[in-house]
Amino acid sequence: MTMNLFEGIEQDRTWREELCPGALVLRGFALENLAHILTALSAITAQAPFRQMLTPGGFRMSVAMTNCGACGWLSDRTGYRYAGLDSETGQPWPRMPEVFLALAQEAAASAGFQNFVPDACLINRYQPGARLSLHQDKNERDFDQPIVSVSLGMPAVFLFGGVRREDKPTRVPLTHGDVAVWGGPARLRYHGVMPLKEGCHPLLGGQRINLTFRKAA
Ligand code: MD3
Ligand code: FE
Repeated sequence: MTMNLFEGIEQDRTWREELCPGALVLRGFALENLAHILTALSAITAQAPFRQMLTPGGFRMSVAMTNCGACGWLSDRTGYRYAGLDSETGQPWPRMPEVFLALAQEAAASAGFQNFVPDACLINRYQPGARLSLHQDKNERDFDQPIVSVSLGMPAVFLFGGVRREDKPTRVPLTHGDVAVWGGPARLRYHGVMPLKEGCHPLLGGQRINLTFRKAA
């Protein structure tokens, strides 16, 4: 007779990796609710289409962006900021879907942040060659609040640096369904994303989508 040790037990398809104190990757954490997340994402991008913003220095970003939630992150010749209105349409950003909020709060709680109430969700779209150079996230008011990041579609190499720009970054692969939580001592670390490679993800095609949840205001 063979025994099934998993009988009656829900298999856990997620696992945790701590990159440093305050930085946790929850592998596969977004897979459970994926269909709902992708449906909500389509509704958002229909209302607030992806656009490649200008940097203050006048360069067009290779990553295309949009937002949902009360505050949206914007870049143009005047600088980086959060704003309640989409500068392309003049309309408020689409509401943050309940399924997004729940995912961000569950991930934050799982990393030890119990009262995370994000008001901003920046949605980044990487097509082949798109990259994000090393930077800090400093446009938010309260650095005691964590950031939750959800990776979907094509895998990417995430660059995880130190608190100084010169600190040599480590390379961390982020794949479909991974959720990362950054807070406390990791909150102001430099980070970036290597140029996206060509490829084809079965659900999302040749692109990578990243959702970043923050408390901006
Ligand atoms: C590590 N986005 O939008 S999110 C960004 O994959 C951004 O699109 C990346 O960096 C992306 O600003 C990475 C992961 C992330 C966010 C904030 C961090 C990692 C972080 C803050 C400190 C350390
Ligand atoms: Fe960032």
